[in-house]
Amino acid sequence: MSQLVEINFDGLVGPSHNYAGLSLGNLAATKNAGATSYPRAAALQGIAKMRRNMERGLAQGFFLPLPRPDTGWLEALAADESTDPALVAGAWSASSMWTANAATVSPAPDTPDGTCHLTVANLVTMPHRAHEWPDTLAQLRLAFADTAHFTVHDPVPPCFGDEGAANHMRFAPSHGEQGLEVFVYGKRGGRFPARQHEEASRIVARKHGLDPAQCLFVEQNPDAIAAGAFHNDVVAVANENVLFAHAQAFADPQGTYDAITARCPGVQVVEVPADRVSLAEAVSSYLFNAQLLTPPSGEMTLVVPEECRESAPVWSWLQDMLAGNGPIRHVDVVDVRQSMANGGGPACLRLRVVADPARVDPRFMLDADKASRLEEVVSQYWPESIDTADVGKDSLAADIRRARGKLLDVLGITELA
Ligand code: SUG
Repeated sequence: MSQLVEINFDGLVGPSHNYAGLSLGNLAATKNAGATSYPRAAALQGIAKMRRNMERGLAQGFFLPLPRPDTGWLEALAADESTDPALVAGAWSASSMWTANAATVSPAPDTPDGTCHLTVANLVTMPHRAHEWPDTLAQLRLAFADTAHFTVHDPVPPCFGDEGAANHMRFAPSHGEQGLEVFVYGKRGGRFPARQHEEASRIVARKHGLDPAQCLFVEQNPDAIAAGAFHNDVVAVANENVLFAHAQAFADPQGTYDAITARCPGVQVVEVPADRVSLAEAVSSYLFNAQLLTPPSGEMTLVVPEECRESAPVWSWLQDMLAGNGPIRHVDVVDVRQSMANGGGPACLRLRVVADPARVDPRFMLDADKASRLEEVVSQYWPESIDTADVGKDSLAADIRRARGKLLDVLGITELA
């Protein structure tokens, strides 16, 4: 018997983590361009978040940083420091840490062949992210190699932008039951790029063989994209029968809620009104880039970044929410400041896969002992800090490669060397 549970696969922050300001429309990343980064602290913050979720009794997995710098990509572009420093920074980016952008996942109960389908995201809108997918795909094929339980797909062709689970929500009475999959796309032509194209969402749904009656395609509010919500998961998060969303997340909010509740009658919508938390405050605090989790106790918990506690309107709204009798019963605060400074909150750092943990390659599953081993290798080999002026330097590149190599040795994942 398969035991289907939600497994969060967090991206371990890579040793090349830096602030190069590569993501137009991502206000935090743009604001912090040129700041000194702290890769070691960043990775330890991420591991601490994973530990907390395991302590709650939840299944936890992780993905490895990709090989950086990606010199093959730079060669293909015929670029170097003297011709295009932004491309060099792109070759060094640790952006694969945001695994919500690794793939779109349709769990087995939603698919006709009863396997969990994953389509690796092409991430074509941002050059520094567009070269992630081949190495991400190699990792997905390894972690989910058991073809009796998983089907891993190639990316959507590059004519349409696909950003993976960051623009996808799933509703179900419980994770292991058949669900409604909601794909949220942006319309092109606004101030900032709309990264998820409707065509890409529809291709993914078809490739996964989803029942059209169990899918919705919803437009993101163009105002949200213009306010810096470059992914829908910056303004909305779903878990089982709950949608937690900003009032301005969707182009047609009421139509979206009605369509969801018509197909999935138990769904409760927790909407945050704009006069309590503005779009700007939602984007700067990352209130919605939270992990909404169902621990074994059944009491739904919202894991928010520290920045939410520092925002008076956000914190006061959360207190009022807890004082009421809504479905979200706990709020927990985590420090992921290093990732946040590049526009990646608790939800960006994880890919949700509903599956039986016993079917996943155990090398990608985490427990407390392995977390300690990760902490050791990070503490010993991850650079303490990176000044953006050093991005591109050979000696730093050697340190970064050595750090990843040590990690692979510790985990015994030689296939990705
Ligand atoms: O794609 N930041 C990422 C953040 C991704 C957040 N993911 C989700 N919302 N799911 C991005 O914009 C910044 C890198 C830099 O500028 O150096 C960056 O890529």
